Amino acid sequence: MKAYLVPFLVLACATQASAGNLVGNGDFEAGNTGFTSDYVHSPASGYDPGVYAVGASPKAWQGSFAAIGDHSSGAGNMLLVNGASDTTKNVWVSGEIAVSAGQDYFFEAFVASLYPSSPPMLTFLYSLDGGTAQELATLSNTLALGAWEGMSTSFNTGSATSVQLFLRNAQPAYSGNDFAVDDVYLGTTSIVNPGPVGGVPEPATWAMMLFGMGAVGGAMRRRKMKMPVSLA
Ligand SMILES: [Ca+2]
Ligand SMILES: [Ca+2]
Repeated sequence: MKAYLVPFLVLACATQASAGNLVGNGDFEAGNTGFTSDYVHSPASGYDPGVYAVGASPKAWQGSFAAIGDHSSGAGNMLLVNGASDTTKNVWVSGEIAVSAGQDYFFEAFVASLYPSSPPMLTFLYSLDGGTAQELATLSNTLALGAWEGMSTSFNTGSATSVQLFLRNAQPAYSGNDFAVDDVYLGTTSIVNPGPVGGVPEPATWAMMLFGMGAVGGAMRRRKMKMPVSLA
């Protein structure tokens, strides 16, 4: 099955640019704006746990962090975080985002560990129409140092017409626990696991497309089943 899935995903990547991101400044290119945080903004130094900055160089912020470029372009900004032991703190909170009722949305982000020990465990939460924040999933404590990894969650809006998004860090370690976040995303198609959106495939690709859709759909259903969503 994987032999068919891989060429399908390559094909689908060509159309992902049309996916719209509802998160303002999700790529952090506009700097420290468009979001709030319970962490302390510390643009000059990333030495202490519980601080964050928006910048292009983790190593310039804290000399022992991995020297990597951002996820968006390799040369842009990212959210730099020195993880706190208090796992209830919000690392990143969006504003209120207008959404369509009865619609499935993907809430995604790309994350990279910046220190060899205690990589982050990002928790994705959302609240509908100003309600209590609900956890979608806590993802990965096995990130490789300095490598961007896409993390994907999804939810249905039900009757709601606005959503607020939250990222927390379930990794409580005092040492290590340093990471970068980029391309925080909300949209109706996934950018982490892109599927077919728009465009008309060539007839020769139909068999592969149909097979790929089934495989991707199955993977998405399995992933959703592991992420219980309780609607208020
Ligand atoms: Ca970026
Ligand atoms: Ca740290």
